[in-house]
Amino acid sequence: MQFDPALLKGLRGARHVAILTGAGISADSGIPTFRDKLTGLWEQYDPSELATPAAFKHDGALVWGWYEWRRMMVLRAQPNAAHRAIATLSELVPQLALVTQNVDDLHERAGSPGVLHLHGELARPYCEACRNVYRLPEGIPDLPVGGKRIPPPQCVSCGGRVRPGVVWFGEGLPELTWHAAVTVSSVCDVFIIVGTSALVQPAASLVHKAAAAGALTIQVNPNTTGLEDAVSVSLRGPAGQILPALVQQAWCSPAR
Ligand code: BJW
Ligand code: ZN
Repeated sequence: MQFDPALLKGLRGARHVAILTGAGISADSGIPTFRDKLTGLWEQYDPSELATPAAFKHDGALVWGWYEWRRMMVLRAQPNAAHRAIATLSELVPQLALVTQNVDDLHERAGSPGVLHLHGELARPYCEACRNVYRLPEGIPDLPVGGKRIPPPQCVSCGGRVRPGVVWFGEGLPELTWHAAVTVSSVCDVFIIVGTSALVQPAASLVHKAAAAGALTIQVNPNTTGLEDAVSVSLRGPAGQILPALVQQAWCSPAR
């Protein structure tokens, strides 16, 4: 795989890189995406029954058990070459901001510092009454595909119901994290959007903010997303192949 020399030159000159990742970056680690045909979670599970505040109110055990199954999958998975390429890049550029929609911790486990999680984290459930973070038991749960009904635990401080630490449809994003993501997107020279369908707002608006501020915008995805006209360059292929090659050619090879 050989990239356009003009693209490599643009990348090499960047002082501030911002990256937005989505479920596709963890696909090569065996974590299912949401909307891919056949393999996406929403092909098999109804988001309105599992990923909304109303669903948790209606059937907390169903929702908690499903998220425990998802957490189990993440605990068993390993970061892939794309997560590692981003962690490497953070040591090669003056400033790198990593924003993710993912609720897994594969970026952190690959070595990326300061990850901005727009949609929360599976590993940080919290009390719906007092918002204290709940300490999950050590170890990897052993659950069947899709999970099973498990009553949500109780908060040790107030006895309230503990909920998954993720952002559901209709909920606001964590405010400080969102503001930080907007800032880095507005000041970067290069914005790379990886493995997201860019269908979910407001996360998908970040690439438009970066483009409006004059950044070079690059999409990495094996499929089309509808962003093709909005970004400077679309690189078609799996993140685990494209990102290591891009980092290698732009930042680890002598300039030509
Ligand atoms: C690969 C690959 C490989 C495959 N390599 N790539 C404006 C207009 C319309 C609607 C709204 C709007 N503003 C807000 C809304 C409502 C809603 C929304 O956006 N709905 C749209 C679906 C229409 N947004 C919200 O509700 C948000 N909150 C909000 O806006 O608050 C203000 C508000 C308050 C009250 C009312 C209204 C607004 C919150 C959104 C929370 C999203 N939550 C989820 C679930 C999190 C918990 C969990 O994990 O269960 O977050 S939904 C799900 O989608 C998850 C993801 O983070 C998110 C994005 O998905 P992503 O990452 O893009 O995955 P996919 O599967 O869609 O795409 C994968 C991509 O990877 C594909 O393109 C593949 O091709 C690619 N790929 N293999 C590279 N190897
Ligand atoms: Zn509590």
